[in-house]
Amino acid sequence: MAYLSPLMTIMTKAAQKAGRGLARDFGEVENLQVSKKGTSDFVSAADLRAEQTLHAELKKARPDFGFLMEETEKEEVVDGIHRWIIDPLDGTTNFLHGIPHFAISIALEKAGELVAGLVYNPITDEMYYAEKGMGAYLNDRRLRVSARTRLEESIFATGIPFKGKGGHEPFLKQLSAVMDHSAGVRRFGSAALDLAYVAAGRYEGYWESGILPWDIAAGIVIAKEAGGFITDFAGKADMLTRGEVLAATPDLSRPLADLLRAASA
Ligand code: LIP
Repeated sequence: MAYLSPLMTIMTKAAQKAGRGLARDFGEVENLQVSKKGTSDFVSAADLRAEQTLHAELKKARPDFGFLMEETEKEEVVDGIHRWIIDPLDGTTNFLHGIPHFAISIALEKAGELVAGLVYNPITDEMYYAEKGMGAYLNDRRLRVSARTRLEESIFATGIPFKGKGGHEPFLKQLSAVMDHSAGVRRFGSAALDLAYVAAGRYEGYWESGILPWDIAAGIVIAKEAGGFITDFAGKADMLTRGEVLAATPDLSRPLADLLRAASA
């Protein structure tokens, strides 16, 4: 691991502790796959356990910080300045199906600004983290977004809306536009890791709507610190309130935004 600030030390320790529990539970899910009883309740319990671990660890280290967390949903306000934004298990559907692509996502907001982010996949032991102004890292390695500049050489990730989620028709138009102009589109199933992968230069961009703050808050800091441009679909910085995110390399942010806008026109 590269140099860790006191804040990042707290965040990584909490993520590793919760990650050990998730990894153990994931092993169990893999066994349950073949049983007819279903795994949903077990996964919900695993999710909640991870959230409780993160809450306990972070609270112990920084008693004055508030919380916004996926499972409990309710906001816990303490000093009114700092707020942890947490998804204990981003990629729940993957976890449920025994697919080892999911992550713990922890962001820290200070006076309304995202200042630190950590995304941890406990199965691959990949820890992505960043603090504002200090660069982004994957374990020991400094991250930079991809240097590709041409849409036709680039691949993009997205999230596909499913049953019960609106926006199927507009999404199909967006997908068709990006398919027509790029080297391919991927759907891996974890928004936090999608943003971390943009930071790592694995794909050139990622877009999704209908997304919640805890899915993207940490990844936004990491992708930004790796040199990415992160906006909502209108090119503004209202990703968390609008529930939409477009992350890309500086050269490809505008072309991707234009494609999505044209598809929605
Ligand atoms: C999920 C995301 C996924 C997205 C889903 C969902 P969850 O988060 O990360 O990529 O497409 O809409 O929000 O529910 O696994 O925490």
